[in-house]
Amino acid sequence: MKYNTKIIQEGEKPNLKEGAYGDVSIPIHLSSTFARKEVETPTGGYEYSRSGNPTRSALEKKLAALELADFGLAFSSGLAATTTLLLSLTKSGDRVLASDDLYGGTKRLFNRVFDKQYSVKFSYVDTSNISGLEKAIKSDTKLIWLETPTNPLLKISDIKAIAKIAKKNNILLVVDNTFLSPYFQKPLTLGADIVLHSTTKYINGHCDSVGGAIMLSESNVFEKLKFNQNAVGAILSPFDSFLTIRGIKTLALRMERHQENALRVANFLSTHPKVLKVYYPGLPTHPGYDIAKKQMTGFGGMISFEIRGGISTAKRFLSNLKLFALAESLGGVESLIEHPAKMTHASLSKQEREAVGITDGLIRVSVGIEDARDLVKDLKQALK
Ligand code: P1T
Repeated sequence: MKYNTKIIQEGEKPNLKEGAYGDVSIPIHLSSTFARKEVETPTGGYEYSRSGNPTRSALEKKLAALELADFGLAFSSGLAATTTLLLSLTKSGDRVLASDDLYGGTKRLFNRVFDKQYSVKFSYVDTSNISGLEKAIKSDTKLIWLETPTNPLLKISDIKAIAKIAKKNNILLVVDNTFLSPYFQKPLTLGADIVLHSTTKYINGHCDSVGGAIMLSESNVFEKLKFNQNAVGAILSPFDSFLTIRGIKTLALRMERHQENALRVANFLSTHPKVLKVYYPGLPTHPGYDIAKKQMTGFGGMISFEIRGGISTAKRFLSNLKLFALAESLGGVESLIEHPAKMTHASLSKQEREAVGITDGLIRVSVGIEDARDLVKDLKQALK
C-alpha cells in the first residue's frame, strides 16, 4: 500500500463483524473503564483508558504508519512525550547531547527540570557541524537529541551521518520531527532510533488540540516507553485522539500547500529592503540546503527572518498585520507569526538566545494554506 493510502486507512478498518456498526470513521470512545466477563480476560484487550483506549489505539497505529515505524504512542502534549521519553531512557548522571537551537520549552524542561531537579546533564552543540558534535560526545552520553530543522532558526543537521556516529558510540538518536511532519522527513529511514512530535502542530494541523507522539521500531525501547506512558499517565484524551486522526487524513494535501506558500513568502521576504536575512531551508542560499534536499522530500512551511531596525520595528510590524495571527505555535492551516525572543523562547536568557542567534529582530512565520497572494500582500503592507 502506498504512503498516502496507508496514513488514511491505517487504524480505521471498518468493523463488519456481527454486532458491530461498520464505522468508517473511528468513534470517540469516551469510556474511562471497560467491563469484562471474567477477572483475567479484558474485553477486546482494554481495561482502563489510561492504559489503553480504542480511539487512542487507532491514532497510535496511524502515527506509526506516518513515520514507517512499528510502534506509535500518543501523549497529552509534545512536552509530555519528551518527559516520558527522558524518564524512560535516562537517569541521574546520564548526559543528553542536544542541538543548541531548540524550542524554548524543551530547553526549559531539560535545564530547569531534568538537570536542576534530577541531575540529568545536557550539552548543547551546533548539530549541523558533524565534527563539533562528534567531539562533544562523552562517556556518559546516552542520547543525542536533534531538531532538524531547528526551532526557530531552521538549522539542518545530517540525520544519516549523526545516526552512524550514534550507533558507533552506542547512543540512541532522537529526532524531534515537528517542524517538517513525517510527510516531508522520515528520520527512522535515515537511521534515527526514535522520532518525537508535538502533534499540536502539522500532524493535527488545525490549532485545536495539544498533543505529542513518539514513533519507533525497536521493541525493547518501545516496551520501556509503553510502560511509562501508563505509569506516568500523560496520555492523549479520546477526543484529542479523534481530532488528531481527523487532521492526519489531510496531512499530504496540507503539507504540499504549506510548502508552496512558504516558498512564495520566502522569495518575497528575500528581496524586501526591510528584511536583513531569511531563514528557510528551501532557499539555495540556506547553509543546510544541500543536506535538506538529500534528506527531506519538501522544505516545509516554517520561515524565520530578521527585520531591519530591531525590536521596535519588529513590534510595530507584528501589530500591523491583518491576516497573520500574532500567536505562538505553528503548523495549523491558518498563518501564524510570532517574536521568538519575547514569546516562544522567552524562557531562555537574553545571553542564551543571542549565543544561538535568536536576536530581538527575529520573527518566525508559520505559513498557512490560505491564498499566498493574500499572505504576501499582508506582509507587504505591514513592512511598509
Ligand atoms: O507544545 P507542545 O505540544 O508541548 O510541544 C512542544 C514542542 C516540541 N518540539 C517542538 C519542535 C516544538 O516546536 C514544540 C512546541 N512549540 C511551540 C509551541 C512553538 O510555538 O514553537
